[in-house]
This record gives sequence, C-alpha cells and structure tokens, in this order.
Amino acid sequence: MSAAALLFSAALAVPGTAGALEAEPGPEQISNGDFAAGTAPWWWTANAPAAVTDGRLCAQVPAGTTNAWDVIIGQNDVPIVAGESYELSYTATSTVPLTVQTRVQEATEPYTTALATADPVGTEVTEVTRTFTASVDLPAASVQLQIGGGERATTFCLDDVSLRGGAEPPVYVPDTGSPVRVNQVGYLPDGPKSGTVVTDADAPLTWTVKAEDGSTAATGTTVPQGEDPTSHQRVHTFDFDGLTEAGDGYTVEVDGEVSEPFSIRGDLYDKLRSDALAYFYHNRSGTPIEADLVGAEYARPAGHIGVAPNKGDTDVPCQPGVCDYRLDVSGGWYDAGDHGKYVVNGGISVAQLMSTYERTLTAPNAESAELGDGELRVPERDNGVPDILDEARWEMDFLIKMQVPAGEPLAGMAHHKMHDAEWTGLPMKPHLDPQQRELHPPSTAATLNLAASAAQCARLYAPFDEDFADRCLRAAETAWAAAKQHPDVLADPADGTGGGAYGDNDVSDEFYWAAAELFTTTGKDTYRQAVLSSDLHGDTDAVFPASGGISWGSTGGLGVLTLATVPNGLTSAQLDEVRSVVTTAADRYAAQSGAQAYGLPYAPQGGDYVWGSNSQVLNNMIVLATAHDLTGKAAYQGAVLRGADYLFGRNPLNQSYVTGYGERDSHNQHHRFWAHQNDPALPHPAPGSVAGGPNLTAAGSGDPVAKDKLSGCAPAMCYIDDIGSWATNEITINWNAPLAFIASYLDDAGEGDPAAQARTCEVTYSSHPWSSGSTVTVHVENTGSEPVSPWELTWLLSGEQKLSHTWSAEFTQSGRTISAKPLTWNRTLAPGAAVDFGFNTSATGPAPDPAAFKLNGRACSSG
Ligand code: 9MR
Repeated sequence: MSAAALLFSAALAVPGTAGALEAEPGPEQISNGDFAAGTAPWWWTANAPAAVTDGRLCAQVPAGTTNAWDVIIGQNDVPIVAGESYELSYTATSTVPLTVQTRVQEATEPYTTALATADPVGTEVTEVTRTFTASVDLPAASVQLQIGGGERATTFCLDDVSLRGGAEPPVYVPDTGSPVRVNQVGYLPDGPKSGTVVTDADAPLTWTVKAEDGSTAATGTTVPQGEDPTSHQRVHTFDFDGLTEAGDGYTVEVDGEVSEPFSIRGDLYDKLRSDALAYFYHNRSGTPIEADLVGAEYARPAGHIGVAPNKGDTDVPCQPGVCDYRLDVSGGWYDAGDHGKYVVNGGISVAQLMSTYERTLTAPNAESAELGDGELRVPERDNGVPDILDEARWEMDFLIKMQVPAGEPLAGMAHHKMHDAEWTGLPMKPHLDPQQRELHPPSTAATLNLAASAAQCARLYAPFDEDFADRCLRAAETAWAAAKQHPDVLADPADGTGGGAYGDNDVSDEFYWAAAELFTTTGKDTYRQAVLSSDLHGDTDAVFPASGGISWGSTGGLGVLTLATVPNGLTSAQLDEVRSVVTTAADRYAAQSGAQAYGLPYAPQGGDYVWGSNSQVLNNMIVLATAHDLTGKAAYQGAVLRGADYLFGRNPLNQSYVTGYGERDSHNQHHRFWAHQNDPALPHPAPGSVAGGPNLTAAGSGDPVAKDKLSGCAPAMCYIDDIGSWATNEITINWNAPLAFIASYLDDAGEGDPAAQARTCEVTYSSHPWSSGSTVTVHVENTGSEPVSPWELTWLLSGEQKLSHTWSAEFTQSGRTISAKPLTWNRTLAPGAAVDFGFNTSATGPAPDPAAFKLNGRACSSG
C-alpha cells in the first residue's frame, strides 16, 4: 500500500450483507493486484494509456469524455459464484478528484452486475472497500473502475486491488499418468539409460524392461532416493545401461505399473534436428509461410508487411517522444506467442542457431550435412548456402534494420524492441493484428546483442556472401563503438504494454559476449583487451551463475563458449583458462544431474525454476555438450542425455515438453496462431516446439491459469499444458534455439557408433613465430589400418591469420576453413605413414593450434 495518509475510507456494505466477511476473508480472486508483476492481466481503454509507476498502475485519463464507461481500467475472468460474499478493495489517487463507478459485472452484454457503487477518489490516497453478496453466477466477471466523464484530464493511479471471497477454487491435481518415468522418445544404444519411479516403498523394487513382444529384455532392482525436493514425491531410480539392442515399443514395469513406451535407437533425434529448426521458418514475420514447406495446416499469409489491418512493419514510428524517424523493420522472427520482435532476445537466438552451424566446423564429431543446403524446410534451399545459415540470415537482416541510422541521436545503437502498442488477444493470426507497431528506445543491451551476433555472422557468411559478411561486420563494429559511447542506456523494466519488457540492468555480460565475438572474428587488439580486462573473464560463477545459466539477460557464457571452441588469437595459457571455465561449469551441471532423482542438469538455488526453465536445462546441456566436444569425456555426454530424458518425460509430471515427441507431449502452448485449444480450426504448435516449462512464480505473475491451478506447486510441477498459461507454457525463439543446438548434438551423438568415431589420424601443428609473421608446419599421421587416398585435411584458422606462402600440399581457403590436399607425389597416406606440409601467415605471434582437425571428414587426435 502507498505510504501517503489515508484521508478517506469507505467501508460501505451493500444492504443485507454487512458482516458477512468478518470471520474469513476468503480466497483472493484478483491477479497481480499490487502490480508487482507489471500490468498483466489488467487492461484499460486505449484513450487512457497506463503504465506501472512507483509500484502503482497510473493511467492518463483524457479530458472531455461523456460517460464513466468511456475510460475503464479492468481485469477480466474473475469467477463470481451466486450466494457467496465478497469484499472488493483498492487504493487510488487522482490529480483531479473524480468519482469512480466501481463495477463487478459481466464483460459483455447484458452486463449483469454484481456490484455497482460510486466511490469518490481525491488527490490523497483514498481507500475504497465494498462488500457484496452475489445473486447470480458470473463465471468470468469483469472488475472495472470506470473513470470517464470528467471535464479535465487527470492522472489516476491505482494500487492494492483485492477481491476476496467466494469458494476456494478446487485444488488442481495434475494427471501424471504412470508413476514409472522414462524418456518417452527413447535412449541411444550406447548412452546411459535411467528412469524414476514414484513410490512409497522403502525397500528396493524389481524393475523389468519389456520388449515390444512382451519378452523380458532386462531386469534389476531400483535404488530408493527418499523425497525428491523438486516434486515432493518419494521416488526410486533405476538404470538399464546394459540394454543396447535397438528396438521400438520397450516399456519398464515396476510394481505392476508400466511406463510409456520408448525406443532404443541411434537415429532417435534425427527428425528433431530439423523440426526444432523448422520452428524458425514457421515464425518468420514478413513472408508467407508456404504449404509446400510446412503443410496446408500450417501455411499462412505474410504477417506485418504494411498491409491493413496490420500497421507495420515496413514503416514503423517510434513510441511518442522517442524519435522522429520511421524505420523499415520488416522480417525477422516473431518472438513467441506474441508478435513482438526484440533485439535482446533475437540476438541470443540467432547466435545459438549460428553456433549450431559453427559447431560443425569445430567439434570433432559434428556432422554438417544435415544442416546444409537443400536439407531443411526453408524457401532458400538450393541456393548454395547451408540452410541453417539461410534461416539465421532472416533474423540477422532484421536485427541490422533495428540499428539507429547515421545522423540520428544515438546513431549505431539498436532499438531495444518493436511491438504492438497494446496487447492483442488470442487467437490472432499475424496478418490480422490491427495494433500500431512501435519502435522502443535504443538500449546498450540490444546494441551489444547486435554487435555480438553480427560479428559471428561476419565470420560465418564470409565463404558464401562476402558483401553480407562485410555488412554484418560493419554493423557489429558500429554497434560496439556506439555501446562504448553509451554504456548505460538501460531498457525500462516497466515498458511492458503490448510486448515484453526484457529489462536488463547489468550489461557487463553483453559487453563481454560482444567483445569475445568481435575478437574471434577480427583478432583486433581492442577487442582482445576488452575480453581480458572484463571482470567476467575467467570467472565461472559470473558467466554461468548458479542461479541460472545462459539466458537473454545473461549472455557472458555465449562469449566463453565461442572463445573456447572457435580458433582465436588467445595464447594457449589463456585458451586453457577459458576452456577450464567451460569444464568447471560442466562439472557442476554433471554433478547436479548425478545427484537428482530425475537426472536433470539444472538445480537452481531454492528450487527457483525460472520462467522458461526448460531453456535453462537446455543451455546447461549446451555447456555440457561443449565440454564433451572439447574433452571427449563420456560423463559430460551422459549428463546431456539425462537432460534430454528429463525434457522428454522423465520428470515429476511425466510430461514430454516438446510437441510431437513422446506419448504425453505438450501441445497446447501459448501462441496466437497455433491456438487449436482456443479455435479448433487452428493448428496445434508444430512438432519440435519446446514449452517454457515449470516456473515457480507463475501463479503470482499474472498468468490466470497458473493462478487458478498452480498456487503452492512444488518447483518442478509448476507447469500446465494450457494455452492460457503464458508463464509456464509459452514457446519462443530463445527456447527453441538451444533445443535446435542440442537436437543437432544428440543426432550427431546417436549417429556415431564408437567404432566409427575411433580416431585414425593424429595431427601435430607447430608454429614458429618470427618478427612479422609465423611459419606453421603440419604433420599428419595415419594411425588407422586403411590407406587414405587422396587425403584431405581441414581445420579452422583464427581471424587474424591469413595464408601467405604454402608448401607440400595444395591449400584452399573457404571463409576460415582451410583445406590441404595432396600434390601428385604424396597422394596416398598409407597406414603408419605421415605427410608434412606447411604455410606462412602474416600475423605476428604464434598461430593458435586449432585443435580440431578432420581427415576426409573424420576427426583426428591432435598432439
Ligand atoms: O523469457 C522472458 C522471461 O525471462 C521473463 O521473466 C518474462 C517476464 O518479463 O518474459 C519472458 O519473455 C516473454 C516476453 O516478455 C514477451 N514474449 C514472450 C516471452 C516468453 O514468455
């Protein structure tokens, strides 16, 4: 409640109801009545723009309206039950005193009313309290403060709205199906295979894996684990790693209970790789989504191409007072269930797609073909560019358009975001969105997101489109310079009307990430110094915080992953340090996975599963996957696989969080077009869409479904597959991007049987610096038993290295990838034999050892 004195207090009872509430106030029916969670789910008429100011909702009420109902602040979907008694209260001020018509009524005609009172509000804080007994059921009543009809404009501020009374809502008990929990997609033949069973038994129980024909494939006893703190369930775990025979339709039986069916196969994640990436094409703005790529059910017209009723995105003004130019910011991806486009979130998402591709250049066992040209569902297939880069470019082009043009104030910075002026309802196809689109002020965080992702763009597109790569580099360096000039322009955390706020008051991690990408791309000393002098450098807890890992608000870890994997100009001691940051974090996540009854590599302090917790699980899995790529240690891969188990059903809700995967998949996620739950003519989310997942604070966030169903939930159970639950069940680009990375990693992991992965070559890369360059000699030995003819060795050069003189092999360079092929005399590399060749580079200092070499596409050991 506001601190000012209470001048007026109306505690008026509707006749006949006084005293009804004296004993028990009853349950709270209003969501977010103190505006602590922003403005949702409150609404107001468009003539009175409102925002949260100093913890209160303040509306600018215009002069000269006629009726009280011409200006309204309200909340809908409040259940009122006939015969129950209620107390409505709020505090308010108005710079020009007025009389509020306080209403609890139907939201639409005939506006049946449960409460209608006239309540004066003055310039000092006024408390209004009204009680009533409902005579009719209003299952979705509207609580309204009608404040129009005044001659003079006024600022009306509201706080502490409460409507208590009515029946306690029935306690929601989720249907969790079988108590035996497994990965409903399945397990890789050579990977760990673990499950969890919910049971009150104290002693170990027998588990039996049954094959599809009912025969016993494996059996053993469970390990009691006591109460799992994330679910408050009493559980046992079981492992059946020894079962490696490929097959479908396996089940696990414990104590007469049978799990969902699952497969054991190496190609389990093949389809997920392309489905998770297809998500991005589906959610493109500014282009029709074509039936021949996605199927008729998912096709739709282009959204936001400047055609009515859309008001954007080809010519978009700023919010009033923010700027006086307009920008064409068409294209890009819609953020999520809403149609907003946010540079902070777009930057991290496009970076993770590009890293999915970049991993195929650096990781020993990564496969690039399935991300390549003609492989994915994008219209640009067969244009000579890997399809995953075509998809990323759709967003990259948009991000560059969000840069403030030269000559304008804050030139070179990026607008934080652009979105609808008011929230739209569900369902809503993008091309039918009638809201005005607006650019919001530039921010340092958005500018650095642009700098980082555009720097990565520059090095990855160089082999395919030099002009575009140059454009990316210019945008990145301009953005960096602008961010250095304006290092603390923060987005307003209360700017959440019509779109998400994405407020972030610490941009040191964005500076670190951008510096790391720019340094990796250019090798320039300015960026090296920015990396090395950052407080985050070398500090595992700063870049991978225990409270949560990589996210849109915490991007330092992205910089670390790039520095650790993409050849760059750090000294080998500095590189070791960066890599140990990755392995230290991965050790922590692997330990968490090992210690938890559901095996997930995510254990936030206090069980604080955040908004989008599934993306935190996925981002931790990326750190583990990278540690595995760097070290080859099986324990890291095991923890990635156990993370996948959690996401696909081995969890307290027996829920697969990815649409189309597993028997009990999420398929009613919050989305304005994929809104089948609201309109059966619309589709469910496309396969491969990951739900946000359990969110401990969802019930208090304004999410109406969570408020009804998830109050008091255990951390890992604060989730519901309902389209209305935006705080637990939305889908977004920044959650599907890490899913795409991990799907690609898992598919690679499944494809490689250990024999195929055995290293049959060894490379020694020696650098001999001289005053203005260095000489590199490469020694490749065939340690296998088959001749390799003709051979080809490929590896990545760091940004500042340029080939000059070369000898004893034929060199070609594509972007930063170097290929060395034999000359006529050394065409065959016989078992036990070696070839030597070399080159000079013009960069000073030792040429960094790229450490990841492939001989005819297969990884070599390097020493
Ligand atoms: O992912 C965001 C989460 O971290 C925040 O806590 C939450 C509330 O501000 O907003 C989430 O992002 C949403 C964004 O604001 C609007 N588009 C949908 C995003 C996912 O729910």
